[in-house]
Parts: sequence; C-alpha cells; structure tokens
Amino acid sequence: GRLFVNRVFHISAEMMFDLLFTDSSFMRRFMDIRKIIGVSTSWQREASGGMKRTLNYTITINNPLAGKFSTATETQTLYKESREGQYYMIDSEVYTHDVPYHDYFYTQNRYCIIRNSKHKCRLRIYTDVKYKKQPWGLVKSFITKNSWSGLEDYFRHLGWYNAIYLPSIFPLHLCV
Ligand code: YK8
Repeated sequence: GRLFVNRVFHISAEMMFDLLFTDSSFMRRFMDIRKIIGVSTSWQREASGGMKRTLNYTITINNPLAGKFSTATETQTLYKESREGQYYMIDSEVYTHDVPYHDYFYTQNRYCIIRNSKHKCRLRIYTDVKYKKQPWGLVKSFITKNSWSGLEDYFRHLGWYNAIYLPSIFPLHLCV
C-alpha cells in the first residue's frame, strides 16, 4: 500500500471527521468539482460496536483506457476503538463497477485522524489496491498502475482543496 496524505491541519480532530465523513458542505463542494454524484446513508451502529455507512455514486474518469463514467460503491467502517475528539480510524472499500477488470479488484483506504492539540489534528490516508481474484501478472500490473495514478490525483486534490477551502486549516507541515 501507499501513504497518500500525512499532514497536520489546523482544526480539531472532530471537525476533520465531520468535514470528511458527514454530508458536509466541504465534501459536497469537493464532489461537485470532481464530478462525483451520489447518495450516502448515515452512520449506523453495528453489532460489533463499530459504525457503518454506504455511499453509492457515479464518478467521472479521465483515464483514456476506461469509459468516461463508472458507478461505484463505497463502504465505510468507523472502528469501535475510535474515541470521539481523540482518535478516529475509518476503513473504506471502494468498488468501481464499470471499469475494465472491475471484477478483479477494489480499493481499500484507511483514514486515521489523530488529535494533536485542541485545534490541531493529523490526517493520514493509506491506500491499497486489493485483488478478489488473481489476474494474469501483466493485467495485475496494468490495474495497479492505473489505479495508483487515479488515486494519487484524487488525494492530492483533496489535500489541496482542503487547504484552499478553509485557509485557516492550511497544512502546518508536510512530512511524508
Ligand atoms: C473514493 C481506483 C481505480 C479507479 C480508476 C480505474 C481505472 C481502471 C483502468 C483499467 C479510474 C472516491 C479510481 C481511481 C476511480 C476513483 C476512485 C476514488 C478516488 C484500464 C485497469 C473515488 C476514493 C476512491 C477510491 C478508488 C478510486 C479508483 O472516495 O483508476
């Protein structure tokens, strides 16, 4: 996997969670710009003690090897070890249904939000491309390469948009 974001932001951990994982105006505007259109369910408590929500959306793709759009399903799990205002760990699995070889792979993103002080938190986003069935070696490297480039673009944009949208949360430092 890869660590795409590892930064300190000048907002509380709780606010970072709200920005990224609720139907916030931040996320709505970001998805507008990325041309991601969809619906999400609200967080539901699980028997295991964690929380879950599902997002269904259509993404606009600018990879010439794929179609212009794909539907996607994202399942987010907020771990029960999370502590409000202190520490949040969210795993998200993203299935893109209409891209070549879509039945072979999905993407797993892990978001960690860690409180630094009252008005500071660290955001870490770790991503991995997972295989449901083992493709031919060449196909596998093709999928991996194309997924990384799309993901890198998305998360770089998310980090920058975050900084621009709220100047007060400009990243204090970048330490990847
Ligand atoms: C979520 C991973 C792969 C996919 C894409 C697939 C091309 C396949 C090409 C063939 C287009 C918002 C991505 C990047 C689309 C966007 C997905 C996003 C960014 C020839 C092999 C959507 C996070 C996320 C996870 C997976 C990303 C897809 O919040 O390259």
